[in-house]
Amino acid sequence: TGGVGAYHDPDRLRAPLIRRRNRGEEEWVEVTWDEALGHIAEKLQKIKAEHGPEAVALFSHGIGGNFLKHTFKAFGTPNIAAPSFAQCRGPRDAGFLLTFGEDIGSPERTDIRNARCIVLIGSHLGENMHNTQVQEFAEAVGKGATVIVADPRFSVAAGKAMHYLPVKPGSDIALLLAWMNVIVTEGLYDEDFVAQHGFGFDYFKAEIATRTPEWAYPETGIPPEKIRESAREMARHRPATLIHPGRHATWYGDDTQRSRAIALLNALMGSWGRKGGFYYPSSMDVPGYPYPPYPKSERGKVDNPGRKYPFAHETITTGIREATISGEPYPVKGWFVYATNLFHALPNESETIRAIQALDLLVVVDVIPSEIAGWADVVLPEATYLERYDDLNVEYFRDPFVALRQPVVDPPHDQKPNWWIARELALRLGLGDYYPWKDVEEYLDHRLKGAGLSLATLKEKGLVKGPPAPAFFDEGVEPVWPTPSGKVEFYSPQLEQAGFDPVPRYRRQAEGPPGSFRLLFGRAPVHSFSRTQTNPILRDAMAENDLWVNAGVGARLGLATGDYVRLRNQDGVVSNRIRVRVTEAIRPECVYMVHGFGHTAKGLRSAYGRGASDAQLVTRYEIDPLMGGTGMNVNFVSIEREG
Ligand SMILES: Nc1nc2c(c(=O)[nH]1)N[C@H]1C(S)=C(S)[C@@H](COP(=O)(O)OP(=O)(O)OC[C@H]3O[C@@H](n4cnc5c(=O)[nH]c(N)nc54)[C@H](O)[C@@H]3O)O[C@H]1N2
Ligand SMILES: Nc1nc2c(c(=O)[nH]1)N[C@H]1C(S)=C(S)[C@@H](COP(=O)(O)OP(=O)(O)OC[C@H]3O[C@@H](n4cnc5c(=O)[nH]c(N)nc54)[C@H](O)[C@@H]3O)O[C@H]1N2
Ligand SMILES: [Mo]
Repeated sequence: TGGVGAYHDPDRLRAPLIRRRNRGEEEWVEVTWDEALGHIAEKLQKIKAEHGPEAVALFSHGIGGNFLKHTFKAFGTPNIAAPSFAQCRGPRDAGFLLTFGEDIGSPERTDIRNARCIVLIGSHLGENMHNTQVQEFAEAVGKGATVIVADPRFSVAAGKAMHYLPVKPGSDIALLLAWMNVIVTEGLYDEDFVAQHGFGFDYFKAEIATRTPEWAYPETGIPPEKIRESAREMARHRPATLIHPGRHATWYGDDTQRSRAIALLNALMGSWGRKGGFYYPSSMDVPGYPYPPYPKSERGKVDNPGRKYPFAHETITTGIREATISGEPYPVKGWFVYATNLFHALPNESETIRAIQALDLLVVVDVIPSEIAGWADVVLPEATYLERYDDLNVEYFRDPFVALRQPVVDPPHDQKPNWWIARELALRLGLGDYYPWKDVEEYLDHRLKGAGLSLATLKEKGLVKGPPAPAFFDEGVEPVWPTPSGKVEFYSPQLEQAGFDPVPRYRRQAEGPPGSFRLLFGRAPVHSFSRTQTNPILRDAMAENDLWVNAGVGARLGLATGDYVRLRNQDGVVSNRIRVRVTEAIRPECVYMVHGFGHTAKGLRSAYGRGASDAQLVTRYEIDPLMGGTGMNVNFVSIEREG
């Protein structure tokens, strides 16, 4: 439905644009593709000559960016980043890597459909519509799986739960430690798994000995009996107990440690490598296209100087932004932005603006005139996914597969697909050697032939599966733990050596100013981030977001459902107006809204000014010292009545 709406979206970008006056004023001249790409190539070469190729960064989200990544690697820059690391799943993957030596990956390796007990810590599946996960969640609930949900807000998933724990925001580590305390002291854990695979269990056990449910009660607001009952329920179903690792994990800046606590609770359940826990994914062997090697960068990446964040295993978007502002460790002068609206994705928009003002060139490839496009020097309109080929999808998943995305309609105006843009730009940069193929069909067919398939087959079938590979220990997967100790690290010498807690510890989150509420946010089923609010079909389903306000608070402030308010954050930023929803379904110290609304870009005519933007209110963020993720649930707002 969203795809059809995107095709018909009257607010779409139609032709390449070059900025006419000042950045951010959204005044454009329409140009030809040749003019736009010629202009970009000239500017990129100038930056390269003056500052080196590393002075250009590519921000790119999703598979559509593959060909542009290729072009920019050939250009010579290692500075390529997506918000899906430092603003999303980075801490989770770092926490699991530190514990099991393997990360969760995307798509997630969670065996939700076979789980007998599913524990969701803020993962609001059902509102978060990660497709396969939601389908599997429904299947598991249908088969009678127990659901346990910890969330300050009564989410859709909470409505399916046996135990709903309305945890105080930011106290999850306390809850996790208390759960583990119960499971260890009552001897409910998988002793064989721990004995065979665990490292440092005694140290861990001693660390959590005082973390009783009674200790956790004042921190979390969850009564000790409730913590005990839910812990015992988890243990009853092990190893088919999945404590879901979450995805958007950048909450409070202690997120890698929270994720490590989640990993350790799973280890106690013995759910790793077991049905109903975490499977071992596999992928189809589809060789890449044989390109010449990329030039090596002498200076290395700019985002994490001196490995300040020792456990960052991907590039940090906000690290590139910081380097762009400071010029350290070296200057960044060009940003090429593909399919990511950095104004809604990165915290603190004034820093994004400062970085942009330090650039010699900002290019944005988008399908609609988003906020980031509004600040660009050159805007390139892309064909939507129904109008183009993308690179082959050969992600690691349950069964190995290769999937093709192919055009079903032509672009309605002068929009072009990413592969064409990436190739044409490369040719103008003198990088023709990196594009030996003439068009994407030739590229796709060549790669598929390498796997004994062909483009013709994929065009017909869409997706081809390989033979299933063993996915669990009892199917023959060897338990190998690529951690330094070669074991599952209950105690982490790596963390200790780097000056961090070797076993997760709880620290209380700072409270907001009196009379303020912690700002929380999440997903709505029909919308994706900040990208679908102009989509005519999806807008019909949900045109603006609501502010969830606790019923007692509503009564105290004299607020009723349907009233409009504005939010003022701790730094004086005032939101657009937002409609109140007074409800029992949220704790009193926080308010909640769906992310992605409150657009300020003039070209987004049908979404402009509708609802409020959480991103605008996220002026503060708490950096995770382990991996550089930006915890964003650390902002507080007061509620001001309209009029
Ligand atoms: N429809 C739709 N689905 C999507 C997306 C989309 O844009 N649209 N985006 C996808 C992407 S990339 C991601 S990463 C996921 C994100 O989705 P998830 O990873 O599931 O969740 P979050 O956005 O982190 O968290 C939102 C939930 O956490 C709760 N929460 C807030 N603070 C706390 C706290 O301190 N403790 C606990 N226990 N809970 C808390 C909120 O009340 C809310 O229910 O969604 C994916 N699915
Ligand atoms: N405040 C706050 N910040 C967040 C989050 C939050 O909940 N609150 N969530 C975080 C998470 S989990 C993530 S994963 C990130 C997501 O961050 P982003 O991926 O940046 O998400 P969007 O804001 O939707 O920006 C995507 C942009 O790509 C454009 N686009 C859509 N389709 C196409 C296409 O086919 N081609 C091209 N070229 N462009 C296209 C859209 O119009 C939009 O401008 O944000 C993170 N930041
Ligand atoms: Mo995400």
